[in-house]
Amino acid sequence: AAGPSTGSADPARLWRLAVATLEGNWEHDHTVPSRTLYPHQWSWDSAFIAIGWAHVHPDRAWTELTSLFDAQWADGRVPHIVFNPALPVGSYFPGPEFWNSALAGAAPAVATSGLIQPPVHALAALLAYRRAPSERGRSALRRLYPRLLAQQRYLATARDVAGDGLAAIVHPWESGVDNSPAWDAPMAAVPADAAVMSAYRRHDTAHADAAHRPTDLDYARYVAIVASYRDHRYADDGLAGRHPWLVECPLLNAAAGAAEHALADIATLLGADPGPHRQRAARITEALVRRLYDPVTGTFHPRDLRTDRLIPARTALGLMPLLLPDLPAGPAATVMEEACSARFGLARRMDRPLPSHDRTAPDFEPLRYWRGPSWLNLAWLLHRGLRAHGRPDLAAGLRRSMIDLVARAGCHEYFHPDTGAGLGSPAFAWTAALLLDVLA
Ligand code: 2M8
Repeated sequence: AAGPSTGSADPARLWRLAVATLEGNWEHDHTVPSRTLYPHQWSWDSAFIAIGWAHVHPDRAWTELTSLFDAQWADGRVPHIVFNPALPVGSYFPGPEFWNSALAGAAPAVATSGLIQPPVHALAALLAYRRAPSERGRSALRRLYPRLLAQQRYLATARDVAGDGLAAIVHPWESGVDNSPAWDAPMAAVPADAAVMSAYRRHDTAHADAAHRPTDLDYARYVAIVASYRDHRYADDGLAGRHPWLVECPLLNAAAGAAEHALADIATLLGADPGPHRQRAARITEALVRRLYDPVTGTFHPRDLRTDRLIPARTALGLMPLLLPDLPAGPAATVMEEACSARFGLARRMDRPLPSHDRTAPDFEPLRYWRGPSWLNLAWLLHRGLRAHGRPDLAAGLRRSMIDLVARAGCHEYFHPDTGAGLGSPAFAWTAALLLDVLA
């Protein structure tokens, strides 16, 4: 029997598989990342998913982004989860009762989390419009534009905790790469005991192998960090003095810079002035290089704001500033070298997929979530960066390896970085959406 793991790389077959996966996860006005593990709406997932919908059902791309931004807070933050009120209590942990977003004056009527995720939405809106320009698209874009501006303003003001021109994140969930080795040191400083989790029921380990997910001790700390933020009603003033986890992430800030470039193009499309966006993009790029680039390692590192030190781990986060078209030639060249080194194995012909963490590091874990496995969204972001920096040859190699992964294993959430075996949730939406984008 031809199971998903024995499938061919026939583009028409893969296209149908990806479309069927998106269709299966479509839910009224948004797409769930996974029916089992993530049954609500997630912020950066929706952006990647909209890029995929634009290829097959452009109306859904606009509905996806619009429904997410309908849950934007009055302070501009776009919540990382928008809860579906129709789902029973206990469908996901931590659910709406844990977040209690109504505590915050700025929160919308619908229940959400209080955290953010990397702002890839302006880029998604631009790509969706370019893929399928239409009147509906233009009016959706016009309505999204001020909301995208407010999202950027929130990052540049409330979240510029260090006053250095970069946005800080207050929780590993905000990075999107929850249990990355990059977060081990700042996480170790958060007081918590794995026993805390006996008071809660984790939902993820009922649907995925516990060995492929964060640990109970990770979850105890995730809960403790949210509790600290929630106890201050998700306010951002005074974070530096009281919050247990504060980090500047190269991925989130590269996404913010790329968002300004995308907003400049959107402004031009709408007859607005692109100038201020290009200026802000340039400031973010300058701050990223000044604050997060290490000339000794030649790559980008997160900065722990509690110690004001760069975090030494060399994860795939360090490669993400290539997304910025205005990244100076020096850092762009050394980051390219890092990507092509044995740590990440980027090549014109890749023998293994791009890992989420340095393969040569002692804490590389090929099965555990963001600690080694291969993820299509990171590959897709790097793929864009390679094209922006004049390396279509490497971009083609990476694209081939992305397609091969799905051809062999199906639209899994993540993949074993050596064997390519599918891990986590099957029928995962952003894998399907980004596959469509690279196939198109
Ligand atoms: C994962 O994160 C959630 C928490 O937000 C979880 O582990 O339950 C991450 O992979 C994140 O990047 C992603 O947006 C989310 C939904 O796919 O799942």
